[in-house]
Amino acid sequence: MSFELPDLPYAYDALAQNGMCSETLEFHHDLHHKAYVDNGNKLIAATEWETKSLEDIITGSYDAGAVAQNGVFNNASQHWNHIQFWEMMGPDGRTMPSELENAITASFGSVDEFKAQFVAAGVGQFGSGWCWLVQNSTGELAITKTENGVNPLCFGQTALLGCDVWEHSYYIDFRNKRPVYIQNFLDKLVNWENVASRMAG
Ligand code: MN3
Repeated sequence: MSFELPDLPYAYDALAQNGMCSETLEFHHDLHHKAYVDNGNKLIAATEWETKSLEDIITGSYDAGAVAQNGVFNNASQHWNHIQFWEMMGPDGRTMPSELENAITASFGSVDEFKAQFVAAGVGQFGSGWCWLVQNSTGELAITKTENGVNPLCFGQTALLGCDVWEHSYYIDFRNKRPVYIQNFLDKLVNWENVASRMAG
């Protein structure tokens, strides 16, 4: 199945007052995400992957020992990651639904402690990658970090929240201050209703 670049689910300037300006979204969506779509389509054309779903391409091409050279995996996973990332943010939905707040409090002690651990995971990811709030197959929540385009699908986990910690995601708004970017993401950009909708009951 060929990849298609979805529109952002909000206007380019919708997040500007909350710390992600339209220039960031124009570069990140129109250039970076589009490049994963275009490169991925070139790589899967006329191969075994061409008829597979995006999720099947990601899990089927993932090779933990050889991520850096795996073009099909890297472009497919980054395409999927960015679709989720756009949906996980928004100008609305910033009040955390109680079922999510209860689950986070049960797992991490408090929302503030969850945020502190999430920021630490993103800061601790050396080089490009992502940090995540995931739900594993037994329903427990956990915070993880992954290199490059690797995502929770590779480990059979559900991605509830993902934060892009590649420099292209924050350099225009926050320069080199990755910790400030991630804290601001949690405090002002996340659509918690979207995050809650991803949880299995
Ligand atoms: Mn990115």
